[in-house]
Amino acid sequence: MQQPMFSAMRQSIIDGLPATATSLAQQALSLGMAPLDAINNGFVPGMEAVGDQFAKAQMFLPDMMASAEAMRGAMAVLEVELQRQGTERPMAGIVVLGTTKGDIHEIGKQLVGTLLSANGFRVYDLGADVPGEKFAAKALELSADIVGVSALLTTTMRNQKTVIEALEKAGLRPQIKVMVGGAPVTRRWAEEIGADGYAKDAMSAVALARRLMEGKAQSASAAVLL
Ligand code: HCB
Repeated sequence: MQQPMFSAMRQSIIDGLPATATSLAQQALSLGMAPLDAINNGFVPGMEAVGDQFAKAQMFLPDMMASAEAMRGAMAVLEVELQRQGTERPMAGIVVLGTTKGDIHEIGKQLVGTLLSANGFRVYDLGADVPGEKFAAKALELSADIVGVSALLTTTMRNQKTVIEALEKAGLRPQIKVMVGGAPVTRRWAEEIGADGYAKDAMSAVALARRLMEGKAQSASAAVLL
């Protein structure tokens, strides 16, 4: 049952069909499929294929936009279920999330936010094209534990560093952990700009956020002991 459905999901994204993608997401849930299976094995592979085709000039921008719309349709359905699964857990930490200035890619960052929420984190999503100062202001307002910064363009990933600089300028860096991600981002880049961690996908982002919270708790208890 699952494999043909995953193929149909993937194809609905490649073909840029929001109504089909939404309906497949609904069908998957009604058949008892885990929302994460649908995302990771059905819809995300579709988005990956779209990226490959666009890179090879086998697909053009309007088609890519239709694919993004289809992805959003499916995610809107699956997110509700993922959020529902997260509501019964204790609060794991406060995360401010956004895509860097100059960058309008949102899908991956939204997926990170959804999975963090589903795993008990309280997430505030600033959206896309967000300047560093806005990350810092929201982190201060919410007493955030983690700031998550997404970038999908090689030209905008350098703005992840700008976010770290804005946190430093606001005097927030010691208490706030920064995690970065996005297709062009690497662990090495994260180290280079002084981020606290890099996650290659939304599942790894949850694991990383948990590790960062453990690190925060350990340094707080060490400070108390001193
Ligand atoms: Co866009 N685009 N795009 N795009 N786009 C990419 C990113 C290219 C790689 C496509 C290509 O050439 N192969 C390319 C960038 C090349 C480069 O910089 N070297 C590109 C380009 C060039 C552009 C435009 C400049 C095109 C143009 O106008 N000529 C333009 C950008 C305008 C701008 O931002 N100023 C543009 C526009 C678009 C849209 C609007 C059509 C659409 C975005 C819709 C939206 O998000 N609202 C779009 C899309 C959909 C893509 C691709 C096809 C898919 C991105 C995506 O959603 N992936 C992408 C190709 C690709 O990435 N392979 C292509 C699926 C998600 C699930 O993966 O990597 O985003 P993800 O996120 C993961 C992971 O990285 C990690 O977890 C997520 C979930 O698993 N993660 C984090 C992400 N953020 C994190 C933060 C953390 O703290 C931790 C983990």
